[in-house]
Amino acid sequence: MPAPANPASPLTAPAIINAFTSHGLELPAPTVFDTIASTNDEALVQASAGAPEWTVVVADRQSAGRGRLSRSWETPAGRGLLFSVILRPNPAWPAASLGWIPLIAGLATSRACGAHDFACRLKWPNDVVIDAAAYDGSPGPRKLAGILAERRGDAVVVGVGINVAHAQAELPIPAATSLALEGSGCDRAQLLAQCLQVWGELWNRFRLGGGDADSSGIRSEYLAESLTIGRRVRVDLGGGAPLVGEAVDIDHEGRLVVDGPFGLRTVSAGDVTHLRH
Ligand code: BT5
Repeated sequence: MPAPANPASPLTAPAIINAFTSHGLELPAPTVFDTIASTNDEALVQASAGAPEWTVVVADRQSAGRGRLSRSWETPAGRGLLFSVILRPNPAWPAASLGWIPLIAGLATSRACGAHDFACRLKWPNDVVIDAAAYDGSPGPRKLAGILAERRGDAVVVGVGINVAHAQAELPIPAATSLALEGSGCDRAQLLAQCLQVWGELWNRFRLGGGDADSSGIRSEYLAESLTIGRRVRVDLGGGAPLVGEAVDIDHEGRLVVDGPFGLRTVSAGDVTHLRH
């Protein structure tokens, strides 16, 4: 049975433009869909056609929402905040800066969601999670939002999916949560504007720092909000034996550094599980 619409949290172009205005955001007009296959796919097309930086594509529902590595992102209509942003990093920036683009999006999403009164943390690379063990003693982090960054020429499209109004039964995995389940009601258009405001501030600092996560101060801020660093982790690399060790750092390229019997290993992509011991 399809989920009902969410009139308490309209995700229409007028509601979004009002929210942009109330947050002082001067952005290109967003493209807003009731249903689309994937906001990332649409933003990639718009990026190829020359759409400017901070063009935003928003949908109430995706019929083929994508995660990393061909996985899916599932959200019933009216429940999530699903959007993609076109960024145009300076081609003169060092290659290392590209790795930080999705991490910056995660930091911004975490801070915007965290403004709704509970502690969000970051699980490398860029899952926004609730630290369940610290929050209510239940095991494992609960995933609130996911991020998918994809390059198209000089542009990077960053897609963000945030669980806003889902009941537990509407989430595809038990280790997921929503703002509503954590006790926070929220208007999706306002949350979108909050995300873009925080993200824009971080992006400006990154830009002024020449795309350097260290000199912009972003790396140290990300590390402080990381739930992964200092933990024993298993990293599945998509083939072969997983790495098991302690997550000790995120380097200047945004890669995870794991310390184990193998010495220090640097991982640029993989799935992390936080281990208890
Ligand atoms: C992600 O991938 O977490 C990136 C998700 C990005 C989604 C946004 S929505 C707007 C934009 N347009 C798109 O098409 N995509 C982006 P990954 O780390 O691979 O996690 C995917 C896994 O998360 C799935 O295999 C499920 O296990 C789980 N999952 C799927 N839907 C979820 C949800 N709503 N909440 C929590 N977990 C979910």
